[in-house]
Amino acid sequence: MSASQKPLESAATIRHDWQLHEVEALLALPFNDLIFQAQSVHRVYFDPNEIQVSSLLSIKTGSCSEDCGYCPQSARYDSDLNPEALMPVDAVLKAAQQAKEQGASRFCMGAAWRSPKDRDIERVVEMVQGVKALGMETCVTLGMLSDKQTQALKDGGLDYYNHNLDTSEDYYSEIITTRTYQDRLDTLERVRDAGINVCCGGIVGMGESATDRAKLLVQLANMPKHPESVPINMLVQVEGTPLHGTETLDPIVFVRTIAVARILMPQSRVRLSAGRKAMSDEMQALCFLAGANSIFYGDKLLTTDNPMTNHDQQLFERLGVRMGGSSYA
Ligand code: SAM
Ligand code: DTB
Ligand code: SF4
Repeated sequence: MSASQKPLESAATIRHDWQLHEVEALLALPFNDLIFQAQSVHRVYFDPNEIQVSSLLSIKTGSCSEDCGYCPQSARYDSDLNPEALMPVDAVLKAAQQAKEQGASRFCMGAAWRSPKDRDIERVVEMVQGVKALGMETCVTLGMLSDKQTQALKDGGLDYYNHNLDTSEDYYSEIITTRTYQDRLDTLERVRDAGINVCCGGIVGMGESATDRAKLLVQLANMPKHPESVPINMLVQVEGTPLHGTETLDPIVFVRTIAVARILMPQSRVRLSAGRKAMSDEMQALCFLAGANSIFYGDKLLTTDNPMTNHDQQLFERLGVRMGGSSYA
């Protein structure tokens, strides 16, 4: 039976045994069939008119030792960025309060580290506790973690840890050489084993092939438990980074990637992540139709611009979409 003929009642089954050819076939479906299938799956577990919003803050910026080819925060590239040391806790809480007032339900704190030092973790835990006390969910992304650091974050009450696979294992070495795919899988396993919710996705538009996108999705969907949040980032091309000037991805292919992520991981929040600033309102609406039900909200991502909050509010109003608070079905 072809993917387009599958009975809808079985389409939202939670599976962890996706084969590459099945995912490639989904990505290649006629667009209308793909969107119909994604929207049908979406409605099994989620309110289709509710979108979760997270705000991002860069709590430690730039001077990173890694060589991720997309990233303006690597010390190796000349990206016109002002490096900043780890922020004081009170400044972070002030930003979290503002994000809450604008409607964000989750506050994500990102640090440009390969991996944190133990003394950094102590301060990050204070940030997590302070943000939780404001009534928001917490997420941090700090690079690779040791067992001890993971446990300290869990004990501090952290809700989510973001650590992306970024791309397929095959394409990975074209993008990053300073740590391995396995390093990433190891950190993800630690986070999962510690009982912290996993936020894990990737970036498309980095010159990868359709098979690479399919392999990334297979890797995510065949984890023993699906990540609770799956950020799908469109590469933000930053001058000075090696990936600046990469041929841009067909927006329809981006929407297809979102739709297949939704079909493979029916209970996960699929986040329309970086790259929204360069997308039309209509393209974002298509992404929501394809099953994206989370965004980064707030005028800045980590170091690059995101759509203005009033623009997002207007878009939500035009689409009859509500900002939702609940994080996981
Ligand atoms: N340093 C930590 C790490 O790499 O895990 C945490 C911060 S890092 C900036 C978090 C994620 O942001 C990366 O894994 C990548 O997926 C995403 N990212 C960074 N630069 C990006 C860009 N220019 N466009 C799209 N996504 C980007
Ligand atoms: C994720 O998947 N995307 C966010 C968040 N997790 C940390 C980061 C996007 C960064 C885009 C480039 C920048 O603003 O520096
Ligand atoms: Fe450093 Fe993270 Fe940027 Fe890679 S993605 S250079 S690890 S901040």
